[in-house]
Amino acid sequence: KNLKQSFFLATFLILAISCKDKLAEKANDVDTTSKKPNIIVIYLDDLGYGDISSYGATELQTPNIDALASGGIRFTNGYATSATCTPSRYGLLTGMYPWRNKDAKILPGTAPLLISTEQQTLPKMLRGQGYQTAIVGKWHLGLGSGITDWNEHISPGPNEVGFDTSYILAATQDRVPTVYIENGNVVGLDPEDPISVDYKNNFEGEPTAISNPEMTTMKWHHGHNNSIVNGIPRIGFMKGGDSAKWSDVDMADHFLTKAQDYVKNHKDKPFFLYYAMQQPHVPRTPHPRFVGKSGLGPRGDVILEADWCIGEFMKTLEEEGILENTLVVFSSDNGPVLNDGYYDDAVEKLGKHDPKGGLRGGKYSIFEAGTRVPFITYWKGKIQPATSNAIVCQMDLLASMADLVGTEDSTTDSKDLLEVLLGKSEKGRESLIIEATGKTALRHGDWLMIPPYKGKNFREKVGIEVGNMPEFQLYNLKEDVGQQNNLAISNPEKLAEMTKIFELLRGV
Ligand code: NG6
Ligand code: CA
Repeated sequence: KNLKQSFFLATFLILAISCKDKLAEKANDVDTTSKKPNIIVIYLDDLGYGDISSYGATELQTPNIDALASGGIRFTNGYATSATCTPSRYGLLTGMYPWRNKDAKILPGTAPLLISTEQQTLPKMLRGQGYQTAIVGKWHLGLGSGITDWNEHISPGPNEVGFDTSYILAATQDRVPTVYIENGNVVGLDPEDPISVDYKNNFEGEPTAISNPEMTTMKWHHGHNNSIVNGIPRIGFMKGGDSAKWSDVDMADHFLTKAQDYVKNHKDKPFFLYYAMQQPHVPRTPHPRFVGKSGLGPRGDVILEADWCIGEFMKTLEEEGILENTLVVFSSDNGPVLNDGYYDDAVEKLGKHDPKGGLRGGKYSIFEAGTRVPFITYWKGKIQPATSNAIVCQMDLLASMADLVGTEDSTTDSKDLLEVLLGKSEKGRESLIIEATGKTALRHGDWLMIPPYKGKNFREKVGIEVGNMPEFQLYNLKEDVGQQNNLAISNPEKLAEMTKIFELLRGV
């Protein structure tokens, strides 16, 4: 009898132990699948709707970005809030329409921080949910509080509006100071050779593109004739800081390594990484291994370079084993421009390439090419590949990501479009106000209404129609994506409806 009892006891124990193991396994499962996903925004600078092969480009191939598009949701009605950089980035990070902030326009390198440290931001919201947060790349939202000493710790900046870690270029690649700034400190600065920056006056005896044109290796077309760094004339004057100056041709590799290192060092806990690449903004400075590769000149070459960087970056996510727990959002801050101030063959070598992808306008324009940009969401194993025609805006990432990580945000203009971004719904925004250098217009359903604006329509220097017309413009984008038929006169009912919604949303 005793033997029988011990047999039962033993069997029970074995069962209990194996059951416990199973439960433990299950708990582990639950742990990994319920772990909050990493969120990465890969943001290009001035990449047009038609600049990549997954959005119709035939003259160059972007296989790595295309892999995101074909493995994720490719949005055909994805918008930046604005047709220039600073306001777009403001919209992306704060979830607020940039036209609500009168200072949200292209900033010089000496501008103070545009985002209030009190304001809600995408990284702040995520940090509140336990995320580690970082920016690598272009900032262009101002730094400091008015008078910046670049030789001291620079604050407030990205670290004061939600980013734990920042490795940035202050403004644009064509603006001084031409140095990297890590968590508020200029990288590689020699205290014996301090940096001074000024946007009004040159420093005595310092060469500029006007005084010493022979020192330039890239020629300026308009603007861009101040201090010369690495043979490239810039916007703004800068003196000193020689050891800290970046190498333009290595910038893409430099940011890539920083982004990869961040991922490797932070993968054990959920993170948000804003990887803000500098291409294909001017000056276009491909690394020598990409020079001539596109046949379209430096502008095409840096698009190939950016595509390569994205491929390498995605490999890192895979190698680190986090690809299936990471949502990647790919987009651009505004539409394309060819000649943005330097002679760099962008116009001459364009050939059949159409950076606008059939849209009208370009960077600086209230026409579609200004704000409609490539917009892709990718999450391996989670998002079913599709093309979506829903209207989505970068500003909506704040509320949507809040939903994704289990909270909500209704304090901004951001709309929760999580289901749309994950491909579970086609119901995007009904309305969106777009902005270009201070002018606004309304997208509502298939329609776009641009109120009358003074000023020239055609900006000669950049060769772009910015959309100023003395009369109302009304387009049906479903039938006329190229905005060729103004229906304002033939469809007064629609115009009246659009004007009313515009006034309501815009508060004018
Ligand atoms: C313009 C610059 C242009 C570019 C742009 C900002 C001139 C004449 N043009 O003022 O080259 O730097 O600002 O681009 O200086 S953005 O993508 O950052 O908005
Ligand atoms: Ca830009």
